[in-house]
Amino acid sequence: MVVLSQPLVENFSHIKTCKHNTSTDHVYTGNIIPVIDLLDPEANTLIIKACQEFGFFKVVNHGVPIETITKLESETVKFFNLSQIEKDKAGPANPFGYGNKRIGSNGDVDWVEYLLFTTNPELTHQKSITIPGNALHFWALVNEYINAVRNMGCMVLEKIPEGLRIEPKNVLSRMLRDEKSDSCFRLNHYPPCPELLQALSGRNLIGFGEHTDPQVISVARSNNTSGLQISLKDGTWLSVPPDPFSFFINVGDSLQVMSNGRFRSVRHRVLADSLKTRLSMIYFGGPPLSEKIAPLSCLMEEPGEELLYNEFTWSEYKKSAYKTRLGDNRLSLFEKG
Ligand code: GA4
Repeated sequence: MVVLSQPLVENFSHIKTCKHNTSTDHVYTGNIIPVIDLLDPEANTLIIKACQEFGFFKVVNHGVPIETITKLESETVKFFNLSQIEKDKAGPANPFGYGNKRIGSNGDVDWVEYLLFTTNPELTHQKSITIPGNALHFWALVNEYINAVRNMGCMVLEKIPEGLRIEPKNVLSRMLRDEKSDSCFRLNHYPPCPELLQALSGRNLIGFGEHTDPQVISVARSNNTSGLQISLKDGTWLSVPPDPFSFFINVGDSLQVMSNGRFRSVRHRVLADSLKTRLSMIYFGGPPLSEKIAPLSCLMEEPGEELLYNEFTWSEYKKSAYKTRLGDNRLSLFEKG
């Protein structure tokens, strides 16, 4: 007989949980999530449709070399397999560096450990992140990966004006390509969560709590472990089947504002798996700090439509975002009254 000690349960009491799938949640059964083949001549209109319907889609034939992905993945696995003492040398995440369970600084605690980096050359904190082992090799692989994924993300963003037949083609991608682009990169490691604990609470442990991403787009890749869920327009959760050979794109808050709400910044979350480790790598493509974020008439459904948001700079948005909890609606502050 297994005797459960009270402290075991208490140790996890601060981690969020959610109900097991209910009849109102969609368990993936078919081709619900749009799959965009970047070599398809129709990709531009399909991307626009996916940004409107889901704010989320999968990209195949993306051109990112598999070696670029697997090399970084194996270095990342090595890092997360280090002892806690070694990993802590790269932390705490403030906001960049190694973080364990705490996300942001306002009380969010989930079943994840991570490395978070900025790609913004103006922020120097990162130089102080100590990666144990061959740090130069690690940074080289991170840079190679970010460059490849940023290029692919820009190709995706350039298909939007192409499909809308507007100029310039780089109206969105220029923000990510800008040398001052305030983008970031996250490596998430979700250890298997004790089956016992799930059984005890009868609920799923949350790996990464529900939220929307602040930036323009996010480009995510994960290993073959499930867990990612997106929220549909009706509020139900849809489980996304993993695909380690493809990328998943999220529309972020900034693109929702620039399209005056036409494109959806998708709410998403990750559930912990009781048996398998999940590893994900996410590039968050953001604007330069001084960039003005406002609805652009060329991206709206109806050119003269009522503006839903006041103009703000990316720096203003970030300042307020860091005061919020993960699940908060960060755009409500900028909505027109
Ligand atoms: C959510 C998306 C990205 O992971 C992130 C997160 C950031 C962090 O982990 O430092 C934030 C979160 C994210 C939004 C609100 C604030 C900031 C944690 C948090 C509670 C890197 C980002 O850009 O915004």
